Amino acid sequence: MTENTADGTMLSGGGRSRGYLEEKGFRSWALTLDHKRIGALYLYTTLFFFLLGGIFALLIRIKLMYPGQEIFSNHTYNVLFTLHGSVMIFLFIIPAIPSGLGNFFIPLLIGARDVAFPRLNLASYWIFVAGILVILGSLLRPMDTGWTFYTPYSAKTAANVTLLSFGIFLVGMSSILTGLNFIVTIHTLRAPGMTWHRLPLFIWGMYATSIIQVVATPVVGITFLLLAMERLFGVGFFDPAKGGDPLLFQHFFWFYSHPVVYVMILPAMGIISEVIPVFSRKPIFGYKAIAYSSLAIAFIGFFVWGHHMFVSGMSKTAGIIFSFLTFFVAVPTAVKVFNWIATMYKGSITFESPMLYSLTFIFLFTFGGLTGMFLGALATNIHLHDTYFIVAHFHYTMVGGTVVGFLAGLHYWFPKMTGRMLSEKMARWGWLLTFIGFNLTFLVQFYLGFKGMPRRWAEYPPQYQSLNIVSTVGSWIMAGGILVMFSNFIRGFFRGDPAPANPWKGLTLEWQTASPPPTENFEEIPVVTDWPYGYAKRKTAGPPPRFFDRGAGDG
Ligand code: HEM
Ligand SMILES: [Cu+2]
Repeated sequence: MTENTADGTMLSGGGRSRGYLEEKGFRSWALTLDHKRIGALYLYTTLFFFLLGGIFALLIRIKLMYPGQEIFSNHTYNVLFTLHGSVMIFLFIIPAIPSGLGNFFIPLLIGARDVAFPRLNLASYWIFVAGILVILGSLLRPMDTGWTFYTPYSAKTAANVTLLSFGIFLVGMSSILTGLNFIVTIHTLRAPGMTWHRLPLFIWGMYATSIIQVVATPVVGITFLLLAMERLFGVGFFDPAKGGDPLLFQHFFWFYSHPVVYVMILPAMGIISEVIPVFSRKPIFGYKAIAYSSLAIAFIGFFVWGHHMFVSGMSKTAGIIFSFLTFFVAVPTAVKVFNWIATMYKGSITFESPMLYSLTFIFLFTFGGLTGMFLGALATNIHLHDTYFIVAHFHYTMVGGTVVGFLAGLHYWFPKMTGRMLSEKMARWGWLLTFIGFNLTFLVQFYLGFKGMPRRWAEYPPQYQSLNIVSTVGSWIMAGGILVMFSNFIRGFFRGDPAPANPWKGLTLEWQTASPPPTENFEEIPVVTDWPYGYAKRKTAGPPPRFFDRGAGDG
């Protein structure tokens, strides 16, 4: 017999119901058709690879403290940054928010019981796992080409390129199927009254992301198949000796890999658009502008890939066009940043951990985006291409942006996903160490790159050593912050205070059902009568809590 307490918590058989987590056993997970469980499986898997990719990064950083010393061979160094980049990109940052949090929250946010194709959803997860196993298989002769796999080297190296290509092809297929599932779900399963202009902004971000996944991912899949055919059958797609062109590979690779940075960032931006109004207690500013800027970014993002190839000998005209479009894509991005800030203006802002990460996202991603301007300009790009300025830039956008946005989402939705609260005190220490460590690691790299330090070199001239030591120490502090965060997640999952249905007083539909949600999401499909951002200012004017005060979840 189930009944709801005043705060919406479900009780069954005298204890708290674990909702969709109730059923136990391997089969109940391995063969689940529940989007929440499939989302959780993606989260566990991608978080594991985040940690693995982080370990590779720490090893790279240790070597970079000691130029001229054989900590490990230069070949091992090449393998490590290739694995670091590939694991972080293909097995963590692309699937983490869309397939993890997207799978869990899209049906809840639109008022549906599941996605449109639950079996396809489960299949997409196991295709993802199959891809992972193939990629792990390629480690018998690990890749040393960099995560960009440029020809002609990738067509010639002894590493397991063909196997890895097939693994990435499978991971890509999983991404396409997930995108397809979400597009049909958003079009066909919205609750009564949930019109497009009442959709939560995370849904608009996920919708734009799904379109990119479906349209762009086949290109990288085909590119890796062509590379595999060149290696296996000697077909000269990229080999000039056979009439091929190695630059063709770069065009194909970046035609996918630039739009895919929006698969990484648009879902994170969607999370920020959900969190800012809740903790500012103010309606989101410029709802339609934010919604449509997601689609604008997705569209313009298909036409800028050439900015990765300004020094590959392309014509001046092509360079000018790609440079202009690269600046142009910054416009819809800026619209979001301005609207988030306008939403906070005169709000009743509180700094719980989801808000801390969201503010950090706005700061770091804007910083990362602005340094992108230096790289979009033809003249400065020539100076900065393949230096540590680039490494710093994409870590500010991908880590400072997407990973921090992902952490904002995990801290915001943890109570809903688990039915338990995180310790706010631990969350804040995790945030502070990560913030300091991240900036210490990557800020100096802008200067190192500006001063000419090349990326992907295991050795470098001695004048760069002191700042590399600063960067490496920074990566240790950041690792410390990540460890505090993960211990908070684990502690919260097993021993966190019980979470009410709506700890943050949010208005979107996921907060209108129990924590954790029942398998069928809602007892009755809700009827939507208004947009989900009608927040009113907080009445209570009590003193704001001090930063390290015990907060929610600290008992
Ligand atoms: C957690 C802390 C991290 C540290 C300390 C770190 C450090 C580094 C360093 C030093 C390099 C340059 C290696 C070289 O060019 O020689 C690098 C490359 C790279 N990192 Fe990270 N990284 C971190 C997190 C991430 C994350 C979260 C992502 C993506 C989600 C990422 C993606 C990449 C990529 C794609 C490359 C380029 C690899 C290549 O050149 O092929 N990193 N990282
Ligand atoms: Cu790009």
